[in-house]
Amino acid sequence: MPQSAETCTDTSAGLRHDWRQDEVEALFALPFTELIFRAQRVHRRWFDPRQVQCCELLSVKTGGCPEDCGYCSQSRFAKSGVKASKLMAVAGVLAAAKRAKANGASRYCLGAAWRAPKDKDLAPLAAMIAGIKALGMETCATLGMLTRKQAAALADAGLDYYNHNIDTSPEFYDQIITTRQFQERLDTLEHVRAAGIKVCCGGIVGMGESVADRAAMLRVLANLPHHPESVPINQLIAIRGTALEGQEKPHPIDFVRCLAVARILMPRSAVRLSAGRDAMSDEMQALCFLAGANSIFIGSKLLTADNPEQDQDKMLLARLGLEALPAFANPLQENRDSAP
Ligand code: SAM
Ligand code: DTB
Ligand code: SF4
Repeated sequence: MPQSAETCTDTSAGLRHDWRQDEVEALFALPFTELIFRAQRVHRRWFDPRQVQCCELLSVKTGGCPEDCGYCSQSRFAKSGVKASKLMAVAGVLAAAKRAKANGASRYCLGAAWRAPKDKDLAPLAAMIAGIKALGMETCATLGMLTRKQAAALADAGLDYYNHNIDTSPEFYDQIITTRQFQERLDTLEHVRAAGIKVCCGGIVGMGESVADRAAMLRVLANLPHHPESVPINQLIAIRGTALEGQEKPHPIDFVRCLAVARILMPRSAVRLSAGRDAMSDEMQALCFLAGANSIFIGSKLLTADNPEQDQDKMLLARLGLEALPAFANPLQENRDSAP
């Protein structure tokens, strides 16, 4: 029998890794104002609610990807018009990172349309990572699947975060991607964690999944041995030419619920209001922050899709009285560093 929401949401004792599906679904079923109130309570316990962490993305290797992810413009199976390009040169990446820093980004994330990097790619990537760190920014990369050895090499290069999303629930996964298994995502996450790199892992909302799938995706994340330090929640950008091009957007309230549940399940993680902001009103984004989102991508491009213009974001944050912080304190990280 599903447990009542009254008895299942007390996270005050700390981090849980044993969430049951019915407990998470009960959170989704709460009255919206009650859910937001609980998420706010958790958020304020661990974070300064005025602070927003800002990352900027750069696609360092675009298009031509052999995977068939139904949402992605960079898959070979998509007819999106995105052209395949080679890995960018280090100097171009560093020049772009410098501009991102000047615009207020504290973390720079390198994205590549690979199933997995080749070992020969690791040396230029290491040079990019070292150069970005020398600018005083945190580094993140999202390059597809990694072996244990590749993860260790990226850790040696100084990589702070690795983004690798589970994207959706284990049950819905093969409706979206058939060229790799859900378990392979978990294996890479394990290699990243074992190498000592911080984990950025989340998924996409609005691909035709059920509320139970959304709950299952967040449950899997929360029940990992360590919560990801960063949890990106993307709203599907239904890109023309992809398998999901005709997909309707979720109702804004249903999307905001996902952020609130992520905040409650993973109290000390940065929850990122990720792709899809360009199609969201200021009011919807304000609700997302109220639900506990405290990280965004800035810059007018994500990987291939548009993101709000920098000036628009600056105005939104100012209107809401939020601060884009260069030095963002992540309590999950502090806690892990100080653990015996
Ligand atoms: N190739 C690597 C991989 O798949 O792990 C890294 C890049 S991939 C584009 C990073 C993530 O972006 C995906 O896992 C997905 O969650 C998100 N994403 C990609 N296309 C998207 C879209 N159209 N709308 C929302 N999120 C998207
Ligand atoms: C994540 O969760 N979202 C970002 C980042 N991690 C790599 C990517 C969003 C991509 C949006 C579609 C595009 O730009 O092509
Ligand atoms: Fe390739 Fe990543 Fe796009 Fe999937 S999401 S097609 S792995 S670039």
